[in-house]
Amino acid sequence: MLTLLPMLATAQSDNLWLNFKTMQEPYVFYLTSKNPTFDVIKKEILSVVPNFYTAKKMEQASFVVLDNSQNSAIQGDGFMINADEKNVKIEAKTSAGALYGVYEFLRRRKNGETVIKNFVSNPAFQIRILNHWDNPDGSVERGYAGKSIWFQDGKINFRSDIETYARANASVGINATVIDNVNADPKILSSQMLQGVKTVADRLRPYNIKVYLAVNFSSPAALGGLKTSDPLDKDVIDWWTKKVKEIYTLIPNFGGFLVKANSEGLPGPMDFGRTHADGANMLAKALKPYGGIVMWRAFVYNPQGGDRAKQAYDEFMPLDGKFDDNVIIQIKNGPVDFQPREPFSPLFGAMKNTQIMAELQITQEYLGYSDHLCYLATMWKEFLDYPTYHNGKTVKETTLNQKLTAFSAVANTGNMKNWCGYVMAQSNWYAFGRLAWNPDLTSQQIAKEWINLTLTNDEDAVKKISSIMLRSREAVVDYMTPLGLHHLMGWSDHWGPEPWCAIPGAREDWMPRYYHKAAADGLGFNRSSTGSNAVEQYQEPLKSMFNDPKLCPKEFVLWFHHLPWDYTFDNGNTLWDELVYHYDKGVKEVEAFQNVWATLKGKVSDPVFNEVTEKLKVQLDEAQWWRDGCLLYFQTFSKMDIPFKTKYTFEECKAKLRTKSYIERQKD
Ligand code: GCW
Repeated sequence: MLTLLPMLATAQSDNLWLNFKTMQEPYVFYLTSKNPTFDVIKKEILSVVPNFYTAKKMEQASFVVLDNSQNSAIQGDGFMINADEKNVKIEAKTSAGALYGVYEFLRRRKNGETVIKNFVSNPAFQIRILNHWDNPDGSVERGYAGKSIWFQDGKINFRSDIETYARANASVGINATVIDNVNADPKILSSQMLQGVKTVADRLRPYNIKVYLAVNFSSPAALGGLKTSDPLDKDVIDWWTKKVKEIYTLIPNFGGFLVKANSEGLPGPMDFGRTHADGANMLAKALKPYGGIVMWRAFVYNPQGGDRAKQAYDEFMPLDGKFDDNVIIQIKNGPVDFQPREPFSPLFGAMKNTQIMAELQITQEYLGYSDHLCYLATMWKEFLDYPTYHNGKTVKETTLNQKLTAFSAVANTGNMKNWCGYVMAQSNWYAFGRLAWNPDLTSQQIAKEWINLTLTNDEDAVKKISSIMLRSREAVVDYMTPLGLHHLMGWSDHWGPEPWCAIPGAREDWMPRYYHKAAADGLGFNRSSTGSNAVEQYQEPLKSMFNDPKLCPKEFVLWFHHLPWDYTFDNGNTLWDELVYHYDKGVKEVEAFQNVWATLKGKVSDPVFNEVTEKLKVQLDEAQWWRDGCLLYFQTFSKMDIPFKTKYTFEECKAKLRTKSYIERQKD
């Protein structure tokens, strides 16, 4: 018995947050429908209710799940729960809604709630979608949890426990998934591959998860052998029309396409003198008869286009209003690229006649991989709740007030047993789903739910863990890129600090110096009206606020301004003082996390305790590396003092970059 506990616990975190509580109460069940989704419902309930009887009539039952509710408060795949110790009623208008209601009920029971009165919950975004950057060869772009969960050696070969993935998603309301990388291989649309995609779609359908595919814009030429992929060419249109028909014949509930076009070397309509709208609308027309949609990415920039942060806006604003009604423009939260902190992309709110959606990143490409504890709900809430000042709307509201609504994020899954490479990284997958369902939930609330479901119910432990989680993102910002700095990371692998990076002949906009502009006269990118004037893309009063270093929120000051090293802030600190303070504060926070975590032995399972202890050591070391590397490099310009002894020398910081990250070593 003694050895059983840790073993059980290991299994628990591999089981994500699906550790529901066994209910000893005897229940008499009545389920309204018989279909694959209700089979899932039955299986979930049976797994936690050993004393199970079925009723022939609803009146005789004490546990009712119905999908034919007439209640007008319930919308779409929403649900209502009424429950106490003896009776449970979960009602919805769709089977999917019933499933979501059951998961909510199981979660609440697990977290100690028994009495639930008239609780209604409706999904905020219609499409709540994960983007997997998985390649047919089985590798995962920016994946830190092993290999693909979908592909192997050029074929579909999904994880044998893919049901856990489906359940995890359904349990938080995620209802869609793009299984392949946006850097799409034309092969994804081959007939052989589509047969495999069908098997994925069949497995996920009972959980109300639709499959989408990222497609390569030059597929007609690259795969179909046509002479061109020009979106206005008749043969090209025919090719896509036939391909879409083939897909829907195999997968009747197929969701649609995600497209990265004319971005980072990928083909697109502009190769043929056409616009993004021409390209997106052509695909949209092929999908329209089947109810499919196109998610067209706004992640575009090129080295000749001036300030990278301005380019998506410059390219897409002239197309506002030109997209079909089954096209939605997918915009990364920030104008550059998933940095630890960016202001929101100015396209939110500005595109008034085009449907738009946000793309977040769960996988920690720029946030320490799956080695750093960095709970992202706080970052996503900061983004969602930011006022755009366009018609008084927040970012969230700009993406909700339209016919088609969606919310997406790049997944952090892989074939490692625990799915995400780190138990703490699982919380971000969970948080994304919860926010897609209800963006008004607080980061605290989501953290608490997840800790209860995954780690412990001990109140004191929950408080401590949640305080670490809630502070963790700010700590990462502090030790990596404080005060609006961005893109200081290692060349190509994006691991570790490399503000000094200088690759001969490489694209300037891929080099950190393009972003930090460190020089004898100061630090930061001048995006004010005296510089690139990116501030112009924001609505007043944001524009004036960002434009003035005295008014600009300190966390964005070096994003929008190039300031002298001795620039003085209101608190009397110079820019250099503030930099040193923030970099060191980030490190001190990780030390504080370690101290708190050390008190949790026995409060969480041993494997979890050990895993987090081990990873926090790695995180502390890498935080020190970031602090030292950045400060020692910036010091070569500022010539000012670092008031403490660094752990690493500048030479050591550079040498460390050529070693392997901890998570990479785990994969060996
Ligand atoms: O952040 C960059 C990544 C690329 C990625 C690209 C994108 C899929 O470094 O790996 O490619 O963004 O979002 O398209």
